[in-house]
Amino acid sequence: LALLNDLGRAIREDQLQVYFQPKIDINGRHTYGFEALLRWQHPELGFVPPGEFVPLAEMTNLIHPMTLWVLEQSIKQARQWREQGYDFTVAVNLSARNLLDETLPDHVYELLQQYDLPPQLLELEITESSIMVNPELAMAALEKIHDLGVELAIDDFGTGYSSLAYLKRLPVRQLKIDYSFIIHMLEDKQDEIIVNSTINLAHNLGLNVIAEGVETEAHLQCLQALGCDKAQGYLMGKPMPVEEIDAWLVDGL
Ligand code: G
Ligand code: G
Ligand code: NA
Ligand code: MN
Repeated sequence: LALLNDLGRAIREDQLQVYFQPKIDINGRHTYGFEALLRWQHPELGFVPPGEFVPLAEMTNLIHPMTLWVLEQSIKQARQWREQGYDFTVAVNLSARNLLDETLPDHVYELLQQYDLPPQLLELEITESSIMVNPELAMAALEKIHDLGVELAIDDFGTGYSSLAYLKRLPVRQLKIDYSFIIHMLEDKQDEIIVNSTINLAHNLGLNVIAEGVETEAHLQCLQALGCDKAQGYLMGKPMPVEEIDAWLVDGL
């Protein structure tokens, strides 16, 4: 609970930072965008991982200002990249409670206007489980966000409770294969089958597919052979503070 108090202050006092992890197009081997991942440097405790503080924020209304803050930083950054001549997408994670907030689509619209960012450069990542908390409300929010021209992706695909009936109705463009299936896919035949089936499912539904947790060239080559479209992982780059991205853009993909 002390941590929760601190988090409120952290959001107000800019102790949070957004890191960016590159996403590549597997066939062209070029970076097309970045995922925004929150980091918190606590003044006494040091680094607190998002796996600890995001769920705390999600139990309270703090998730709303926190998400809006990440959205604004990310949209601002994408705008900055455009000014440097890069048309990178930026992906922001939404949590279950964000999908219950009926004002979210308006906030997204206002931020895109404020920073004059083409909506298709913003991607929002949502998990299946977060949609299933209240599928009707989530669907309504996602329809509105999709109508703005923003791209939607299903994160951690295959790990949550979900229904293919909803997947069919959702206005999403992309499935994101969870890293837990990717990391063992070269040794574990079942994981490879899951990855292969997910790629085929996505393509048969007219969606593109990205693999996360790509740590080695062998993983990337296997994914390319299976027809996977996009990749994200330590092989290409770790989540980085924005100051490191410029140098990475010169040396990286
Ligand atoms: O950054 P890392 O790879 O450690 O992320 C751990 C978890 O925290 C992931 O599930 C990720 O989706 C989540 N996470 C990171 N940043 C955000 C954020 O801005 N919003 C939400 N809702 N989750 C985030
Ligand atoms: O839940 P979500 O998919 O949003 O979060 C992605 C998580 O995976 C973050 O914690 C991020 O730091 C982590 N991650 C990103 N790339 C890799 C990778 O190549 N290997 C592993 N093990 N984790 C990764
Ligand atoms: Na994500
Ligand atoms: Mn994921």
